Amino acid sequence: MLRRQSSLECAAAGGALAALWLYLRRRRRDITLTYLDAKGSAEATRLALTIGRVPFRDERLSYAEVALLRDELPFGQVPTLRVGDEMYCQSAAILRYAGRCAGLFPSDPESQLRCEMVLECIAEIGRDLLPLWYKSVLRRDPTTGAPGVPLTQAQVQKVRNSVSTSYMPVGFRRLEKILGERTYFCGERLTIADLAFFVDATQIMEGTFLADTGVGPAVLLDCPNLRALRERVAARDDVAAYYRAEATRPTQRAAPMRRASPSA
Ligand SMILES: N[C@@H](CCC(=O)N[C@@H](CS)C(=O)NCC(=O)O)C(=O)O
Repeated sequence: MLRRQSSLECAAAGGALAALWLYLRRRRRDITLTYLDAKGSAEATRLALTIGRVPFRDERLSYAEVALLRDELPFGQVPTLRVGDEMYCQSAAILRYAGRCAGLFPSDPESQLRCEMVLECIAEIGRDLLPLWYKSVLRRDPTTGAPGVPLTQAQVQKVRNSVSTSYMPVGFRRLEKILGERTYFCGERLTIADLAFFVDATQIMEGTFLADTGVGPAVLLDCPNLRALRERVAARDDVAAYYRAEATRPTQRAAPMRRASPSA
């Protein structure tokens, strides 16, 4: 009896310490997320930080400003995350970091594995769209920012057909199986995997996901559980509050971060 009580006290003390650690972690950091004034590769991070009440500066740049800054960005592109004096890049790493700071990344190794598996599936589905977005075999040229090796009109059309009739619907049908009947991808608690899916799926349903790629709601037609997940996330108070605030946010940012000279 005594032993059971002391182990309960230990668990409570452990929980309190974990909550304190998370609280201090959220308070301590001076965070700036820099991206285009678009959802793209930063919206799930913005959502995670906001839901987790992690204070951050939401800095939004134009394409022209990114081009001017290219040489100052760790890998030549946005999003970047400045934490204190250090600047980091790569949206996938940034989202995971935001998830950890916000308490939206699982703590046990198997759930972490599951969360990252789902994130990678979503990323893979998204990557298949890049040749359509850039109309090029390669992503942007790392120095000039111009599209890499251009596709012809006929090739663009072929890719468009393959992506919208096979790659995306099949990918989402597989993701539907992975979700199964769960409330969220990792069980009963929201994680960044749900946010990443929610952001892409919402734009797909609205027909605004990488506009011009021709991808629409049809790619989610056979996925009732995924569509229900999207609606469940949208209906959360914290997500709804984020979008109410977004609707009133001025579109142009205030002072952009340090800029290179236009001739750089
Ligand atoms: N692998 C990178 C890709 C970043 C990327 O493609 N960034 C684009 C916006 S989504 C960009 O910075 N475009 C402007 C440019 O290159 O000038 C990541 O996931 O962060």
